[in-house]
Amino acid sequence: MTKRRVGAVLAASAQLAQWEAAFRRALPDASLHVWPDVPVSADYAFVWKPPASLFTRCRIERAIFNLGAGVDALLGVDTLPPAVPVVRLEDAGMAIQMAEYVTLAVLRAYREQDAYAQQQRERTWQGRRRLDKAAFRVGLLGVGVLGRAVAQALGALEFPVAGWGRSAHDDAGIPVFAGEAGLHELLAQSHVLVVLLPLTPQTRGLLDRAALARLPRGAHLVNIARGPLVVEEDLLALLDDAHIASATLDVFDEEPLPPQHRFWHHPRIVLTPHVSAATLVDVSTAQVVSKIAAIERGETVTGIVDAARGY
Ligand code: NDP
Ligand code: OXD
Repeated sequence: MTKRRVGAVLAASAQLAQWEAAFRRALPDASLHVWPDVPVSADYAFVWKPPASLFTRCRIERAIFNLGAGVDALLGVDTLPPAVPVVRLEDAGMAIQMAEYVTLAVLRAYREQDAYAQQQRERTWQGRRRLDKAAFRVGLLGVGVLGRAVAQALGALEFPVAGWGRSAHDDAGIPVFAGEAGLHELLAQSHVLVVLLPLTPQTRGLLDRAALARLPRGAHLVNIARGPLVVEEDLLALLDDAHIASATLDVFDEEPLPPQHRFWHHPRIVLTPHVSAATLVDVSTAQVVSKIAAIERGETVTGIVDAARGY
């Protein structure tokens, strides 16, 4: 694939054996070292939540590949070399998984599945009047790679979808709001709010009590991005008084979610253990390897993280 023999280091806090096997298969001529057995320098690093000492023990020359879409953990490593490009995963099989997860949650809300489950427990044979789909609006915070796939899936089911991004876009296939006023407008109209923003200094704690209270009474929240985007105590307060009818949560301030956490047994919460979009090792490795080939040819690649923006 490449003319010269590239050197790479791998440090992944999950699926390490699978990553190593996949990279050895995909880069048979590379010199691949697995943390903690690293050389003093390497062309590339493949990392997921690496130890800070990786970057003090091994100088990375060309690029650091984040083995995930979200870079909040990596950008928080204080030894990360500022001049080396960080490249994140783009889709790599996660977009369709997010679309599935959100579609399930939106349909559960729209088709009132929880109410029917209650009726079943009570042996009540009673059809409910179908909600007006045209008025059942979905708001999407984040219209990036994953947000757009979700918008497309919901659009195919004829849900009215609008989004919010850091900047306005006219290429997302849905109306996209920007700025604080845009956020307020989107919140006020969203019967389901789907969170697909990166965790950055600007987005941490964005969905606090004041923001969540702007949702219409009876709205549903789906957070599949990062836990700290939502202020957990504020969400609980709004669930307790039924302002928010349900929350579908895949991500949390602390993961794994501690056993004593109130979320586990809250009647209005459905939760999953950070599985809304699993990282697919083979697809992701292929994406990384094709970007290495492009870099080796002197080309620029997509997915380079802007550290100042935080994503
Ligand atoms: P992208 O970078 O493609 O999209 C990010 C979107 O967020 C963009 O639309 C961007 O706006 C918007 N955004 C960023 N900052 C702000 C801000 N301050 N105000 C308003 N909008 C903002 O990311 P992906 O779609 O690939 O991934 C999104 C996140 O999903 C990841 O960062 C990760 O945290 C999470 N994730 C969770 C997984 C899970 O299993 N639970 C799996 C994979 C990812 P603009 O378009 O204007 O740039
Ligand atoms: C990711 C994740 O960011 O798995 O890719 O959370």
